[in-house]
Amino acid sequence: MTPKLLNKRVQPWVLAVAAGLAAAVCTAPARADHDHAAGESHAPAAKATTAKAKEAKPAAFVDVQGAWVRATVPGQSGTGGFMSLRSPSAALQLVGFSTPVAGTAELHEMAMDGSVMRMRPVDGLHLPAGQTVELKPGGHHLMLMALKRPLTAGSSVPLVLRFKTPDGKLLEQKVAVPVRAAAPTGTSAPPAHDHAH
Ligand SMILES: [Cu+2]
Repeated sequence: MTPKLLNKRVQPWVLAVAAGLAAAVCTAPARADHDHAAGESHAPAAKATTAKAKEAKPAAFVDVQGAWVRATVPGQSGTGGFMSLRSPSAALQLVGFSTPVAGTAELHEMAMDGSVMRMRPVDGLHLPAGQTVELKPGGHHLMLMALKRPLTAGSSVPLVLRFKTPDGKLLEQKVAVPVRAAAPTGTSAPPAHDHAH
């Protein structure tokens, strides 16, 4: 896919997001509409609604898998967010994110500084086309700082991920990320020692 085609495809949505963003990030988590109780009487209607919603829903630029944000303990003002990202057909760069629950949101990496593991902000994270890039404890991660409320396991945090195309266009993608006390089972994450700011 050429950058030109990509621009043509995504631009209307990017504009729509820019216009709707301020309102969208202040509302309840996007998952709420999937929580309706199972009532078989309106099954056909639900099906139609789903089809319609699928049509209207903006395309996701990046596949997001296994996303989670680490729950906080009382007094904790910062925490990390983790996920696997895969841009199916175009090289993109993750350049930032925002969330209404944090006053400051940065991309971080962990690196050895002498014999001490430290984290530091990075400008971006490359997502080569078709490759899965992992944000995980001990590696790259989303850093949520100046938290405005405690993050309780079982709740959900709305995030807007920002990506940049090779020719500098900015794309935004919303994700509702579950809050967990620990990494989902099946991931090989080291224990949580990495977010003591
Ligand atoms: Cu960090």
